[in-house]
Amino acid sequence: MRDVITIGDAMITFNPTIKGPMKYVSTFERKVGGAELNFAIGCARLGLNMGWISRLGNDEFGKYIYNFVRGEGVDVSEVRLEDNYPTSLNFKEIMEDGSGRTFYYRDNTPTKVLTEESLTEDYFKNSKLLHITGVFTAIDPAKNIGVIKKAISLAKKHNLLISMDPNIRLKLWTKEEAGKALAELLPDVDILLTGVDEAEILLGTAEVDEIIAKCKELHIKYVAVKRGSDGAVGYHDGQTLNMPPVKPKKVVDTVGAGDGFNAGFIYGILHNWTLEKSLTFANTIGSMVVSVSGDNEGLPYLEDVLVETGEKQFIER
Ligand code: KDG
Repeated sequence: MRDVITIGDAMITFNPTIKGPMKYVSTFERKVGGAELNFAIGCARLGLNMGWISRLGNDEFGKYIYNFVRGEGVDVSEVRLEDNYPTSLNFKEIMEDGSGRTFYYRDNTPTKVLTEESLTEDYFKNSKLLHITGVFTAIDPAKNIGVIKKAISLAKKHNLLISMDPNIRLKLWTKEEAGKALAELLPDVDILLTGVDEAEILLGTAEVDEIIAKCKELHIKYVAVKRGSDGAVGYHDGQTLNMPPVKPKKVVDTVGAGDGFNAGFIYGILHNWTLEKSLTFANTIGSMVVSVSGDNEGLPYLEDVLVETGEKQFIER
C-alpha cells in the first residue's frame, strides 16, 4: 500500500557556480529538479511510502535520475525510460541580488509519451492520496489535462484524497491558460496548496479571506495558502488559522520550498494531525529547504526536523 502517488516531469538542473548572466557562466553543478519529484522526495524522507509516475529519456541523464529517485526510496515501478526523447534540462541563472531566471530545455520531454492509457489502475487502487500540480499540466496542456483528469477519475473511483498545487510556471503557459485549465479541476480537489498569486489566477482574488471563502464554496476540505516569509494561512472544517512563519537559519535558495511545505502538510493530514500542527510542520520544512542550495537537497528527514526544532510533537502519532 502506498501513501501518496504523484505524476510529473523531472529535469537535470544545472546550477551556476558563479552569479551573473548565464551567457557568461561556464561551469554548472549538475542536480535534479521537478516540482512533483521534489514533493515525492520530501514525502519519502519523512517516511511516507511514495510512488512517482513519470517518463525519463533512455539516456545517461535519465538513468541518473532514475537511480537517484530510487535511492531516495520513491517507488519507480511506474517510471519508464523512453528512446527518442531526451531527459529534460533546466539551466538556472542567479544574479548578484539573488534574483534569477530558469531556462528550460523540455519541449521534447519524455513525458510526451505518457497518456491516459499509461495509467495503471492498480497503482491507484493501492494508494491513499494523489498529488497533482500545474507543472505537469503545463508542459503539454492539450494532452496532459486529459491525463490528469483520468488520474482524478481513478483516484475518485478508489477513494484517494486529491491534493493540488497549481505551481503556475509562466514560462510554460499564460495566466489565462493556466487559470482556465486548473480551475476546472478544483471541484475534485480535497486539498489545495497554493501561493497567493496562483490563487488570484485560479480564483480571481488575492485576498486570503476571499480565497478561503471560494474554496469553501467548492467544498475543498483543506486549504493552505503559502505566503513565503509571511507564513501560511490554513483552513479545515470551519477553522481558519493564520500561522506565523518559521524563520530560516539563512536563505540560500528558495526553489523547492513550496514542494517541501506540501510534503509536510500532506504528512500531517495523513497522520490526522490538527491544522495548527500540520501548518507548523509544513512551515518548518519550507524554512529548512531554503537554507540549502538545490531544489531538493534541503528536504529534511523526520529526525532532522526533530533536531532542528526540538519538537517531540512531530513524532507523536
Ligand atoms: O518547485 C520547484 C520546481 O519548480 C523546480 O524543481 C523545477 O522549475 C521546475 C519545474 O518546472 O518543475
